[in-house]
Amino acid sequence: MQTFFSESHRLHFPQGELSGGELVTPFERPSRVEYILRRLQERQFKDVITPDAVDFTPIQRLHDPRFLDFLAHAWEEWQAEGYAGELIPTSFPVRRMQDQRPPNNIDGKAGFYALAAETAITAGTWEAVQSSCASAQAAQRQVAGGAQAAFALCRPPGHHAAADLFGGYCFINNAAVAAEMFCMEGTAKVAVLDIDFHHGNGTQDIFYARDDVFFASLHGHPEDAFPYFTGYADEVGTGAGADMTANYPMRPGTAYAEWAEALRAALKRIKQFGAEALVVSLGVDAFKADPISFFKLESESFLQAGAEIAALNLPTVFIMEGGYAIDAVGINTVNVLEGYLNA
Ligand code: Q9C
Ligand code: ZN
Repeated sequence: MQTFFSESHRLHFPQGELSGGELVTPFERPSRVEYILRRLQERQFKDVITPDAVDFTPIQRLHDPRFLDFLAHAWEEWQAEGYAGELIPTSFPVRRMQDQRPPNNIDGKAGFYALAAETAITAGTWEAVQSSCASAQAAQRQVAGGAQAAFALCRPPGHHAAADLFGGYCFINNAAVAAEMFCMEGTAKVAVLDIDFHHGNGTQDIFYARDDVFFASLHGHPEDAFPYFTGYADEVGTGAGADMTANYPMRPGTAYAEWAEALRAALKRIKQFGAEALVVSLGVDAFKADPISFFKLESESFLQAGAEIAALNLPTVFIMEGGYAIDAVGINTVNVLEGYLNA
């Protein structure tokens, strides 16, 4: 299996994440991918390929043009305003406030396009974001071209990003872009399976009314876990997309046995849907030692999960999402890929 990866991810490294009322070093930091790259080498995944430049065509089909313009110019506008720090949104259009009209002021615009306040934008963020999506696109092309599977080592991640929202460390929805590329090439039925600890609210939102992309997510229950306001089991899609979304919220302390039941239920739905291609939002923050999550998966669980996914026998694009237990993120991520390959 080939890995697609760009060094440009380093250009996105905010100094601060607003967490517990403090600005801390972000959990989503560049060293995460170093651990993953090292583990790939150790386990003989030798092919690491730098992707071609990003293709905006599928991105523009999913994301609001004004949102993309915001991302592209946010940093220069923030600096022009005279702010000394990183761009952190602080004002949001919440209940009974305008949520359709973006302000001109960059501080207002940032809040308008944000779903949370932990994700800072810096000088290099936009270039890193594009390079991350470029890896997802290259991996998708590899699989569309006949490979059984490919791994996009994306950073920053993408599954919280909706058509016009950034946050939860995400800006462009890499998994949704990969799925959309399959659709654009005529694949009639695509599935996105999200095994990141957090609900893939962005991916869900993008495909919520569509019948060509089935979305399933395993995650911490919204009563207990970020992003808090989506991911209930009764969110099942709408219109043509009715019953094309499947959510499996689980409670604090959930271990592999229960999590794997949800995984098998999700895989069964994907099979019944008749998916011809699979995109996996591969977060490994369901790990027991993850600092911001509360499931209890072991490193070995990820091998088993990879094998379960392989049983679908679908062309598969793995897209890196979260995973913040730094010293285990490489083992856990590569375990999914090895479990898949050795199944
Ligand atoms: N104090 C992904 O895993 N909340 N995003 C962090 C830490 C935001 C996770 C709370 C978590 C976002 C891609
Ligand atoms: Zn996550």
